[in-house]
Amino acid sequence: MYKIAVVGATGLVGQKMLEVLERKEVPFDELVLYSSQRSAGKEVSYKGKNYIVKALTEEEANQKFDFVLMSAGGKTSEQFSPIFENAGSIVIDNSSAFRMHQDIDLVVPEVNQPKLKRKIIANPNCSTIQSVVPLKPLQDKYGIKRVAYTTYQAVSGSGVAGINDLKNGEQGIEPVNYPHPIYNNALPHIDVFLENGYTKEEQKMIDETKKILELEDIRVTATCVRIPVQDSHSVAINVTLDKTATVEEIKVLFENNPHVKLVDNIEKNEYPMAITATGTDNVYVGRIRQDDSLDNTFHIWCTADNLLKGAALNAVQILEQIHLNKLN
Ligand code: 2RA
Repeated sequence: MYKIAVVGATGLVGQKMLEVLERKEVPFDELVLYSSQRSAGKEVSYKGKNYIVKALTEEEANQKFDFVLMSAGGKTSEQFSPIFENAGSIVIDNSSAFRMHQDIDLVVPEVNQPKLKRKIIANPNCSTIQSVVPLKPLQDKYGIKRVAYTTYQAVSGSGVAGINDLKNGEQGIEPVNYPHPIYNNALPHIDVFLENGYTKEEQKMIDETKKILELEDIRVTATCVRIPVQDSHSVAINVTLDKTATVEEIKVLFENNPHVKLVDNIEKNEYPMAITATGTDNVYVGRIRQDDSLDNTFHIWCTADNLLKGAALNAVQILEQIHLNKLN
């Protein structure tokens, strides 16, 4: 039985982590919930038992947990994940703090395995996670040359602040979390701008895709857009393959893959949508068609719940992967 900590237990993703832990029935006999000083003392119920959320301190982090599920932002992770790690805990970190460190695993269980050179494992960015799941079978069968992403990201990716900006925007209230109103708008601006004119979110998708697929030589680009949807991200994936493929073959590949759900029947207006992905664990793909502007290139529309598969579910699946493969 495991001793588990959840850091950021009162946040949107932290709450989803508890929800997933509960329904996945992860075997544990001790659960400790941590938050910032601001949220400490709050009560959180789990499996019918009330837990008082504790303030995370360096002293608290300096104890061995079997697993620490961390979703409290990059700064908190930078400060506390190494302390947990040094005490012998395996940390599964939802922040971007350690994702691109060479010795840190960046894991989507349907795609790759942790090597555990370090006891900190990074959970990838939500829009990256859902995208590499369908890319993996395409890479295995045809090889991938190039990927161009355009994302349509829900406001819950920005936490409660994003949701509030969407809801308040309908009343004409100025946004707090975004540079412009998100209500009735689309913002080609997620996270900060970098010197190359890309946003940090776009650079994350580019860098993380290459690391997870272990394909440093493929060409990847991205445009990440915030849209006025509360939950579930959608990604238009444009992928160029090495080997010749047809739309029909790709559909059969996805139909036979246990990790994606093909929803693709334009005669019946059936395709993946945010409203049908929200609350489910699945990665949906559809609108598969040939892109005649480039050789051997295809469009794929991909949708998933950004708080579940895009964050909390993937983190718990990494815990299960380690538990089941006895890597700990
Ligand atoms: C977002 N991917 O959607 C980022 C962080 N969750 O805001």
